[in-house]
Amino acid sequence: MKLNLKDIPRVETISKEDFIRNHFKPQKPLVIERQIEDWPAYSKWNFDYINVIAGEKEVPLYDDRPVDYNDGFNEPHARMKMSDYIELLRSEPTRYRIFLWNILKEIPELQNDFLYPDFGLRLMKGLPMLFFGGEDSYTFMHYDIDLANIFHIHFEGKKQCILFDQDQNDYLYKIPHSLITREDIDFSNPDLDKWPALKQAEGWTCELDHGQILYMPEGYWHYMRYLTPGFSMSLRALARNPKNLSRAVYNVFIMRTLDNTMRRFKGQDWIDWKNEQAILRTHKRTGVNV
Ligand SMILES: O=C(O)CCC(=O)C(=O)O
Ligand SMILES: [Fe+2]
Repeated sequence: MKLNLKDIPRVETISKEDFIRNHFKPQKPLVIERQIEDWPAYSKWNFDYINVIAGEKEVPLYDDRPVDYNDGFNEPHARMKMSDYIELLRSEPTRYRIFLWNILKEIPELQNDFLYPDFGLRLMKGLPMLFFGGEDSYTFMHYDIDLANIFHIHFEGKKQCILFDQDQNDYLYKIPHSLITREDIDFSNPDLDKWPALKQAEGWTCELDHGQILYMPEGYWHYMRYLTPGFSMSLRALARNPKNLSRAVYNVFIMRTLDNTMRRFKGQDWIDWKNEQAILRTHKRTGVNV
């Protein structure tokens, strides 16, 4: 048995009126295949180009190790020169990913290669973020702390994305006081005997190729797997739904502080307790017995 996933609808390009009416208002995901073909980035952005303009930069790298209480919030697991990292991406499958790398701060000249597309939403200009990954590396299922609307644009390779709306939370083995699900679930091929509540979840999937944009509505869960080495840029617009906005404020100011405090006092016991609660609460809510 497999996860219940629908293909995300795809269009070639879309007007802002159409986007707002049919995707933003109902909060439904969308792949936009050919909207950025007039950007310089469409023809320029590949590993060779990044190597030329940022090869000397030191970059923070993350692998797929589980959360450890010793690691600070989003603290990198290794560092490397960008040119060495690109070499590694090309030569072998590597787990190392770059996550949330602020391009404007790190390589301002990349700004000249892209526009802020007009889909009728006000995009946050200071926060275009880059993500890189090697073949078969993945970013665990999570949602972003600010529950923003995200436009995720892929370059160079091919990437698989799996999404869930927040209304699926009961089935996802969500870790309390955090933004992730159980890290030992392989969402690209989950063991549904071990994680039976997932059978009730209804989600979305797509594969992104070079130049394609994935629209993720507010607070959507996302799991991303790099089918080939590649990189992506995310642009974001503030959550508009007041409930999501207040959850964003709660996450940033209360949830994160609470989690950090508990890690300091209880250490690994806190992490273990949360992981166990994820299963207990999910099975209780869904009435699953194992
Ligand atoms: O591409 C990735 O590795 C993760 C992307 C992501 O989490 C995001 O765009 O918010
Ligand atoms: Fe994310």
